[in-house]
Amino acid sequence: MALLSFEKKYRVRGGTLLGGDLFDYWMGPFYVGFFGVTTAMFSSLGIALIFYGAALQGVWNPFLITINPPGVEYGLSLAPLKAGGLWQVITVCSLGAFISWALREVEICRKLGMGYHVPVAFGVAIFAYFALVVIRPVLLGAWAHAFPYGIFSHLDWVSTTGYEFGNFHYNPAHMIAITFFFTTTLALALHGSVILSASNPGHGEEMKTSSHEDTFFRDLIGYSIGPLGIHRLGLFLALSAAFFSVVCIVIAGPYWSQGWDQWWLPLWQLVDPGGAIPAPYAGPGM
Ligand code: 07D
Ligand code: 07D
Repeated sequence: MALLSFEKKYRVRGGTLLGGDLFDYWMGPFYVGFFGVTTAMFSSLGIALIFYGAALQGVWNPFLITINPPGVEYGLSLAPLKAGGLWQVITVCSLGAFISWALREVEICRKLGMGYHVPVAFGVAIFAYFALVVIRPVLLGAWAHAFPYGIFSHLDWVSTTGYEFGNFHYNPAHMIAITFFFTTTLALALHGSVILSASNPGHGEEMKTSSHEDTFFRDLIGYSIGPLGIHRLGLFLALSAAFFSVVCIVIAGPYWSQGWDQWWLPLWQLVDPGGAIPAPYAGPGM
């Protein structure tokens, strides 16, 4: 079916979650929808407030603009606008915008009669953000523990928070998350390359089929996961990476407040009772 006649078939009213026919139309290629409007409202307010914060700071270098959360003395209460309140309103706006965007994805899925895999996947990213700016700060008792909104300042937060726990690499959930991130790129590299090798032939050559792809992997490693399976695996790997990231940061502080290397001591005792405790690597020549 040509793209335009296909679009004609599905570009009909209905399938909305809220607001009935309100905003149930397209602007050029974009579906608007009730949640398209709320996304636009939340994000314009959030962006305007970031500009306001930049103006208050007098900083216009995009890398250095930063909107900081309130200090620890405010705990979990509302702070004055210029002392972290701006960060609080921007957090509400960003959550509003992200959740609206996910719900707009749900409405498009409903119109197309598709599964909800895309909004579910985006939901996991939103969950990671929510864990960083709401769940962990609430468990620790102050908004101050959330990360600041700035390109460089959020990197400073990651570094400082990491070093608070000695070597953050010893956090077991961080290890699992990183392993999933690395495996995701391995899977995508294998998948992308095998698809290109089969379906983007040189001039005058025939396009190959998915049986060629399956056969390649069977010949190589004795097994092919198949065309549907590879997408299931990819989604599983990527979502698990984000899920274990959430675990690694939520346990850092609320559950464990010493260096992460200390967490392993009972395990060392179990594998080697009374054995020497490994000293952390101290640098070249040490
Ligand atoms: C490629 C899809 C496109 C999205 C892009 C991001 C903005 C922010 C805001 C001026 C893969 C658009 C950026 C709208 C502008 C202001 C106030 C997605 C793609 C291009 N980070 N982070 C970046 C965010 C956190 C970390 C870059 C967001 C955590 C490290 C970009 C969030 C931790 C490094 C960015 C967020 C953390 C980065 C590239 C939210 C742990 C880098 C992002 C909402 C997760 C890298 C200068 C990218 C960099 C980088 C955005 C959260 C760590 C500015 C929106 C607190 C270690 N982060 N980040 O490509 O170069 O994502 O930083 O949670 O090294 Mg970050
Ligand atoms: C939070 C982003 C959500 C995004 C959303 C969408 C827009 C719209 C618009 C483009 C979760 C936003 C959309 C704004 C854009 C347009 C138009 C994603 C989020 C909702 N670490 N570490 C992680 C590695 C070290 C530390 C996660 C590696 C050090 C801390 C991941 C290394 C120390 C935290 C990870 C490494 C340290 C993390 C991040 C290597 C510092 C976290 C991925 C090789 C000294 C964070 C939940 C993630 C986390 C996190 C990887 C090193 C500290 C597993 C590979 C040793 C404090 N690290 N790390 O979570 O778990 O994405 O966050 O050295 O908080 Mg780490």
